[in-house]
Amino acid sequence: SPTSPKSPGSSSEKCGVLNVTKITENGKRVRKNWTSSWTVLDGSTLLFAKGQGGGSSWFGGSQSKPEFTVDLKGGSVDWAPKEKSSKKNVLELKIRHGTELLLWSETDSVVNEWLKALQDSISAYACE
Ligand code: I3S
Repeated sequence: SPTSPKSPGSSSEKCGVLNVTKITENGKRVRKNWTSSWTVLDGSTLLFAKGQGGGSSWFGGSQSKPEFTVDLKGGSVDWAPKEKSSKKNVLELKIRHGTELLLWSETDSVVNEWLKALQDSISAYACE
């Protein structure tokens, strides 16, 4: 569809620092590796950029690229169930191909804003 469901400056454009870890890839559990990432939401695309000091194991050993991009279309996001993390205010993001990520910030309001922005993006692009 050529229509753009969101106008510039809408809540599906957002950026900031989040702690992120993959927990499932291709339906299989992977080891947690919490990493601070510069995170950019642009439409239905969510990009994580490795910050300074990011280790070689960022997003799993073989991932050598400085960025990791996911497409939110068809995904879902909500508060992570308690058994997924001992931290408070953790979001669980499920995307295509059986990939699940956890997103977390120490700051409650930051996580709340990301939940809203991610939900808005997912619902805006639901029918494409
Ligand atoms: O779900 P888990 O395995 O208890 O997650 C914790 C571990 O990944 C831990 O790493 P090591 O197992 O390498 O020590 C992390 O340091 C913790 O942050 C993880 O738990 P939380 O509850 O913080 O997501």
